[in-house]
Amino acid sequence: MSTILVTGASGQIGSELVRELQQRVGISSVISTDIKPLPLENGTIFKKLDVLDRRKFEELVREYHVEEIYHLAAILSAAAEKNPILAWNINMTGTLNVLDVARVCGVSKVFIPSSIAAFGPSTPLDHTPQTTIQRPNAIYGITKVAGELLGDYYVEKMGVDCRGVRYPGIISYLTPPGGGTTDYAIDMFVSALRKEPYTCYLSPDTSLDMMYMPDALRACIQLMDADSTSLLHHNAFNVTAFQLTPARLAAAIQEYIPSFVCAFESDPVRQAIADSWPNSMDDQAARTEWGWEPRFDLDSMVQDMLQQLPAHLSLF
Ligand code: AKB
Repeated sequence: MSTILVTGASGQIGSELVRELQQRVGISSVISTDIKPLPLENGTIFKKLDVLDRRKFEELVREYHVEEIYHLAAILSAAAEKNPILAWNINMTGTLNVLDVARVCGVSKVFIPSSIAAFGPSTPLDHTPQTTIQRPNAIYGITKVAGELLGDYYVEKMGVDCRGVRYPGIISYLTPPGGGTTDYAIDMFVSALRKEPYTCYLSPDTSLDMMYMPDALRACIQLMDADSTSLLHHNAFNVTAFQLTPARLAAAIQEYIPSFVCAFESDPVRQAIADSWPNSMDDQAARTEWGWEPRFDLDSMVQDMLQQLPAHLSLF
């Protein structure tokens, strides 16, 4: 069985990916790392690791004979605008450390996610193609484009099998997201279930691609399992499940919780970021090359969130 190391294991995606990987390869074969401790359950192996600490990173990879790395540690879009230098360091130097440690240690596969943030205002925002103009104007997106190119560079020039998808906003109920522009979707569920009104920081008609966590995990694992000979791309596959606006989500929640009240008051920073991201991505390359297909649409996601989130509400 291969040993897998996950960075950012305490975060929104990392914490759920760790559970999924543990089920696949066994608890003792997954090394969770983060600067923030993970609630330790069922023998989970946790190591405190700052992705900027290359020496410690390399020591861990050698000590555990790591064969795959899933690199989830990142500063998200809204948080990155507040501290661009930190975002550059974590998102760029962290990614470079992952790729280069993978190279020197002979790690067989690396997953590094990109994001819809890798696009910008001059990108065609409807049916955004796999290959198109990428000139993002927020620091998170700038690091994501550079990370995509760095991943390709390590594939082509260094022989590291690095793979990745461009994640849309991810909706989930186990671990709160932190510092993203798409976080409003989760905040809305939390307020509705707490019977509190919610004021959304994006305008009601702001369209963004979104995905439910089970699909986000499947996308990652399916791409990592794909036969490399079927891959024309390696990094930065567009993947999406449905398009959401704050108004559409509020209405979908109100079908189940009619008393839910949602107001709208745009925050200029997050609104500008959201306006520069695609309304809807074309994910045909992922569908053709490795069989990507989402299972959750807006309605099934809303139903499942409203069933699952109440048990975890105290964490939000
Ligand atoms: C964010 O909003 O920053 C993230 C993302 C789309 O990458 N959820």
